[in-house]
Amino acid sequence: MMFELPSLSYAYDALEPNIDARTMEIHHSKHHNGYTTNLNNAIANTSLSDKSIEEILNGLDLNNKALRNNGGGYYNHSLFWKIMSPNGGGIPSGTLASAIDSAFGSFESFKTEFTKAAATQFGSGWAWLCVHSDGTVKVCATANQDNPLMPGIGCAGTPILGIDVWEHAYYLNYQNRRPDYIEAFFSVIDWNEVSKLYTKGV
Ligand code: MN3
Repeated sequence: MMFELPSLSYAYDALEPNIDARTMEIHHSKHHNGYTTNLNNAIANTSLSDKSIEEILNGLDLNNKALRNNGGGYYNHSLFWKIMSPNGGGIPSGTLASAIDSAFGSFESFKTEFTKAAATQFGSGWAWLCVHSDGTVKVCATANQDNPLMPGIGCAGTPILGIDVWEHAYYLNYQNRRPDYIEAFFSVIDWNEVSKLYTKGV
């Protein structure tokens, strides 16, 4: 089985002005496409070729750099496109909202912690909101294309929200202003989708 670059459910310019069309196009058609191709090359003719991406990441040998970088890159971006929407923004509701309030005290405190994790991730990486099997949620960050599903990465749980803080995700529009990009990201978060992932991940 080969992995395929997932199509976006919206146009490249649909997230403007928060995320510009050119960034979206390059990010999806070049970067994510590259991770997809290199993931397929890394698993070709191995016992991993019939496994899901989640199974591959759960069982990852961190010394396998090709699989770590490209399997992570494939999964992370697939999640990233899904949890953004031109109709996004606002705040979560239902059980996810309760879990966020329990963990952080309020949505604003969650936003502060998530923003800090994303802003202070040195160099390239991702900030995450993860759900644990007991329903609790936590914020953490990982370097490069690492991902909470990878064993021993120091950031556990199932990711339900993630922001790409590699410069390729924002530099064309925001240059070095990563905090402005993070703030804009909150205007496109699809909380309905994040809620679905929360329910699925518990
Ligand atoms: Mn990226």
